[in-house]
Amino acid sequence: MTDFRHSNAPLEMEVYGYDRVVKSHCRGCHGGCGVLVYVKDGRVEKVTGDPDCPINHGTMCSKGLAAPRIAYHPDRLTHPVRRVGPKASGKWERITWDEALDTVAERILAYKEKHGAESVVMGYGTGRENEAAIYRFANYLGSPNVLTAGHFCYGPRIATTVITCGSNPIADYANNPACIMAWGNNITISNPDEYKGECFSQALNAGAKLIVVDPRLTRPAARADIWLQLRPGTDTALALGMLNVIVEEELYDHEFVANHVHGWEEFKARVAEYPVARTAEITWVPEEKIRAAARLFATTKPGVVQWGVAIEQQVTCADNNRALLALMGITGNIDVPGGQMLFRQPPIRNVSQFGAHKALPPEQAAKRLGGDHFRLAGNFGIINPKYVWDAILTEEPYPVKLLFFISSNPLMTRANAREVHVALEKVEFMAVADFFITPTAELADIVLPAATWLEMDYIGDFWKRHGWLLPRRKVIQVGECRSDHEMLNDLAHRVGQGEHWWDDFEQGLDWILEPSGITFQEFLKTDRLRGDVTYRKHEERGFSTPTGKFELYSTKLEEWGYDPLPQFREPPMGPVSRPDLAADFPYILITGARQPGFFHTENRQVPVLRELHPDPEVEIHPDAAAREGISQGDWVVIESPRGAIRQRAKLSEGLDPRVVSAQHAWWFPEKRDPGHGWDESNVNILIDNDYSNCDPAMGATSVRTLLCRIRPETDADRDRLAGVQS
Ligand SMILES: Nc1nc2c(c(=O)[nH]1)N[C@H]1C(S)=C(S)[C@@H](COP(=O)(O)OP(=O)(O)OC[C@H]3O[C@@H](n4cnc5c(=O)[nH]c(N)nc54)[C@H](O)[C@@H]3O)O[C@H]1N2
Ligand SMILES: Nc1nc2c(c(=O)[nH]1)N[C@H]1C(S)=C(S)[C@@H](COP(=O)(O)OP(=O)(O)OC[C@H]3O[C@@H](n4cnc5c(=O)[nH]c(N)nc54)[C@H](O)[C@@H]3O)O[C@H]1N2
Ligand code: SF4
Ligand SMILES: [Mo]
Repeated sequence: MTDFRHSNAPLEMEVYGYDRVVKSHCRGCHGGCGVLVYVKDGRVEKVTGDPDCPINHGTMCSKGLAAPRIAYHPDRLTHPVRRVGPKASGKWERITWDEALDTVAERILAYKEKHGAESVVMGYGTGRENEAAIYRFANYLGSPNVLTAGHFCYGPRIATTVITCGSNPIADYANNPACIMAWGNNITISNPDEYKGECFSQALNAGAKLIVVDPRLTRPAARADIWLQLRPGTDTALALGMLNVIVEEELYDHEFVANHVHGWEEFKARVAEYPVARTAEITWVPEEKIRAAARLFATTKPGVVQWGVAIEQQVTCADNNRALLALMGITGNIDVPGGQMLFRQPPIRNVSQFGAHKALPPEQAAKRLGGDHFRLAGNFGIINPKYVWDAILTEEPYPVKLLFFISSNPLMTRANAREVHVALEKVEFMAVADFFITPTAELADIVLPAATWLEMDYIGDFWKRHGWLLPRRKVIQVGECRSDHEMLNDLAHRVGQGEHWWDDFEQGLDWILEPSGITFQEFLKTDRLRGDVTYRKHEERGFSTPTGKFELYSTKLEEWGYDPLPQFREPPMGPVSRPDLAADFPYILITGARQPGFFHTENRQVPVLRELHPDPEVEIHPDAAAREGISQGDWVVIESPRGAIRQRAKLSEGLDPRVVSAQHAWWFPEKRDPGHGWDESNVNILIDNDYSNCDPAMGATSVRTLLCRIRPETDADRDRLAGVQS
């Protein structure tokens, strides 16, 4: 048998029984894993991990392994369609790519002419490596409105790290961290962003100490030296309490603090407000555990904070991030081997340059929805989704007439789903590019068939902060599906921005790589590129912040009128802020913990993945379940002041009895009516999107801390919520 464990294995190889095996780069999530794609009779037979890849070392997750089943799924949209009945009638007719793109272009130009380019909103969801092209299109169009998940996912990490230390510090797993603090992140399931769960697990196998901060007993929590089971939404308080211990006990890095931080005295005064006793009271974490975790983290070097999205989906989103940055900073773990690295890319044109942000005229940028309301977000071009729904529904501050969603299913993934539904029903024109006709796509006028990663050439991990670039190689063509990049390149020519795009999108990839002195074809002949790795860059030239220091005290936040230091605020929908509501809705509801087989709303139509999670589940402690008369596997009704949904109870001792955890993003592709059960189990129906339920700097919607009640489902509930005839 061929041994692939050599480095520099050929990029395409012969293996008995297959036509060819192609090295490529998976993007079944945000991407990252190097893979080998096995082709037989022109079809992809299977995908395996590439042992030579530094991101995954040959491992893969269930979603990546199922890639061929997604690509060849019988429900896949393989040609453009136009809706022929009313919205959500499920009636579509096949059209050509030319007809589809001509129609979208004609609408874009007509609305731009009549209502201004700002009336056209481009949208995407989580990172799928098409973002920079979408921004490029919007910026050259003159629309400041690109609707993303960036207000409550990853955008806050970029924004808060840029203002604090210039870039996003990434755990340097290759150099064996001695202590890992996994904070609101379940990396062995979610494999998000830069490095994957495998690198994290390897570091633990090599002996790293582990602290886990999570209200649920996850697998890493079960393996941890210290598990801090905090009250959801109290992360800033916990971090400030740990910082208090580190400062009081002088466990911080004196040299780093003396030479490289800004605002030490003010910072010390702030953490003094969080003595351990007060922190324990706020967070539910016992005092001794807070002290032990602070000491372990501060004294075990090098150490990393492996942070996740849970801390961003709160009203203290920016404060949470900044408090964790302070933990990384004052312990001397920034930019050191095995610590928290500020990696650099190879010399290329980066996502900002490709996104052409400078092309947006300032008078158009000034029209960005939301304006200065959430200033940290606005500064990074990020808008809170409610502004878009409001502009459609009220035409204030101006009408939004056209939505173009490229890789997003906002009806399922944005808070207050019923409001999203009304807005999507009302908007005059909507185009969607997707693999399937999703509940969101059912409300569109035109749906365009998008290519999966097996069907495109690209520079993998272009947007990431670990410094690697990996070739993604097109292996197959399915129907008429096209990559989002190629589609936008064509559309751009049709709306008069052709001079800023290319005859063929591959020339755009050449343009990105040009500063490296190679073409895309030459890049395809390599395994990967990596930027130079240099440690302790701040010793030479400081940090890229206004003061040149690591800003514990943020001069930018101060300038924008926010508290320059992290502070804890009670979640507005929690038991402390709203004891009146808590009397009727006694449980703290957290939502969205990731499931291995799904990627948000994706993959529910793929049997091998659906078998892993056949039904939506809500985790509840056995004591709470007993009190509510709920048994394992019962369908239950979860209610908030906003509405009700149904999921199945999963009893778990790994939760506090005062907390329940519901899954997000559930729809039922097998339900053939055009709604596909979008409102049956969709947890975002329960979630408020009011601006007051958002972080004041970032606009992050709190989807992690809510109040709910839960009870067994009756037949009448089932008929009402699931539309089942009894
Ligand atoms: N309550 C609650 N809500 C949440 C969360 C939570 O934790 N709790 N998490 C939030 C987070 S962190 C995020 S990032 C958002 C995600 O929100 P979205 O990104 O809107 O989520 P998806 O459901 O994955 O939508 C992606 C759609 O794009 C399609 N797609 C996938 N790849 C491509 C591609 O390359 N091209 C095109 N054209 N289409 C593609 C998929 O088929 C799918 O229909 O959800 C958020 N919503
Ligand atoms: N399989 C799979 N992988 C994914 C995704 C997916 O949908 N499926 N989504 C992708 C996306 S877009 C993202 S953003 C990432 C997110 O990846 P992660 O950051 O790992 O996100 P989650 O699993 O949602 O949440 C992590 C943990 O936070 C805990 N948590 C909940 N509330 C709180 C709280 O108040 N404080 C703290 N400290 N912890 C809390 C949850 O119990 C959970 O175990 O995953 C990505 N990877
Ligand atoms: S973690 Fe992401 S990149 Fe890796 S195999 Fe899974 S889906 Fe693919
Ligand atoms: Mo996300």
